[in-house]
Amino acid sequence: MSAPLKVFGIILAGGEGKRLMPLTMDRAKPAVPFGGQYRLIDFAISNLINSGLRQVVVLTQYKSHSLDRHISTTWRMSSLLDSYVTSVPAQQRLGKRWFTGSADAILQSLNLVNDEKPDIVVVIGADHVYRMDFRQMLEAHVASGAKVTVAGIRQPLAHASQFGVIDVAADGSGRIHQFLEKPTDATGLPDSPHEVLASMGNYIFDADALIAAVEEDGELPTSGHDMGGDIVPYFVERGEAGFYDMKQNEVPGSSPRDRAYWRDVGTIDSFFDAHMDLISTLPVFNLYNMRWPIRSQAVNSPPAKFVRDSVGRIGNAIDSIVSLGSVLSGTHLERSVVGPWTLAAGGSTITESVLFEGVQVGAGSRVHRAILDKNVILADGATVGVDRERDLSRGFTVTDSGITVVGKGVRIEV
Ligand code: ADQ
Repeated sequence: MSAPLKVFGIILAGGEGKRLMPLTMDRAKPAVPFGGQYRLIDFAISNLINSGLRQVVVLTQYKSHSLDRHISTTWRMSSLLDSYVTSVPAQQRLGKRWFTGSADAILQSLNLVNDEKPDIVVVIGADHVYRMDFRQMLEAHVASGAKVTVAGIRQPLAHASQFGVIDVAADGSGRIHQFLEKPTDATGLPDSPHEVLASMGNYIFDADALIAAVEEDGELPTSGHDMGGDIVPYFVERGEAGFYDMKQNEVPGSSPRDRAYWRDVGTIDSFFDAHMDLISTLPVFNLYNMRWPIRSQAVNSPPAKFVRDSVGRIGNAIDSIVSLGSVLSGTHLERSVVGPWTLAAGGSTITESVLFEGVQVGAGSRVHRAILDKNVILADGATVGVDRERDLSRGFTVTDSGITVVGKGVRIEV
C-alpha cells in the first residue's frame, strides 16, 4: 500500500471586500460576522478540518487584526499532533511590496509550503458559505492525473462576469478546455442556456506544479498575479487542468435540499439573502448538520432569553436565529438573525433583519430589512429600514433592493 498523500491547505483571505462596505470598514471580508455567531472564514476552515486537513495557513493582508485574533483564539489546535490553523500576514519576503494578487500571495508564502513538503496543496477562498468534502475532490484529482483541479458549480448566466467561467472539454476527459476570468460576454451551457459553470475559487494542485507555476508567473511583468486570471489559464493552456463538479460532492449528513449549496456573499444583497437562507423551517442551508459541523468561537455567555417587558407586553419570535447572551423583552422578532449580546426593549419590532453582536434596540423601535453592525444603538422609538430617503439622508448605505446597512457603533436617533 502506498503512503497516504501529504496535503497542505492554503486559505486566501486577503481580499478587501469593497462591495460589502460598510461591514468591511475596519475588518477583512473573511472576518465579517455571519449567521449570528460565525465569521465568514469559519465555513472555509470547517470544511478543510472536516475533510481531514490538519495543516492550514490563512494568508491575510487587508485590515487583518480581527481576522488574526479570531483565528488564533478560535482555531488553536494541538501542536502535539503537528496540527495547526494559523494566519500569516503579508511578509514582504520578495521586496518591499504587499501582495499584488492572490498568486503573488502564494509566491510570497512558498517558504510555508517548502517547510512542509506536501504532495498536494489545496487552495481555497475565504468568503463563501457552503459545505464541501475536499476528500472527494482530492480523490477525483488524483484519479484524473491533472496538475490542478478546479471546483465548479452552475450559476446564473447573468452573474458570469463575477466568476471564472469554465468550459469543459467535450471529449469526456474532464479536462478544462477554456477558462475565462470574469467574462462580460459569456454564453450559457448547451443543456441550460441561462447558466454557466462558475469556478468556486477552490483548487487542488500537485504541490510541485503549483510551485513551478507561481514562480514562473512571478517573473512575468504583464501578469496580474491572480489565481483565476493567470494561474488557472496557465494550466488550461497546457491541458493540465481538470474540472470537479460540486454536484458530485456528498457531504455526510446533508439532505437533497442543502446539497451543493454555495453562496458567494460578496455583496450586501447576497450577504443578506444568504442569511434568509438560514431561517426557513426547512432551510436550504442547514446549520444543524452535526455530521459536518461548522465550528466557530465558543461564546462564553448565558443563554438567549425571551421575556415580557416591564409593563407586561408580550413579544414573540418566529423564523429567526437568536445567539447566546441576547435578551428580547416584549419584542416582535420575525425572519431575522440576531448575534450575541443583543438587547431589545419593550414594544420593539425587528423583521427581516440581520443584527451583529451587541446591538441595542430601544423601546418601541422598529428595524426592518436592515443589517446592523456591531454595537449599533437605536434610541427609544427610532426606526431604520422603513424610510429609504431618510436612511440615505442619515448617511446609511441602502442597496437597490432596499436593504439598509448601518456601520459599527452608530447611534440611531428618533
Ligand atoms: P474573486 O473572489 O473576485 O474571484 P479574488 O478577489 O482574487 O477573486 O479573491 C479570491 C480569494 O483570494 C478571496 O478569498 C480573497 O479574500 C483572496 N485574496 C484576494 N487577493 C488576495 C491577496 N492579495 N492576498 C491574499 N488573499 C487574497 C475568485 C476567482 C474566480 C472565482 C471566484 C469565486 O478568481 O475565478 O469564480 O473567486 O467566488
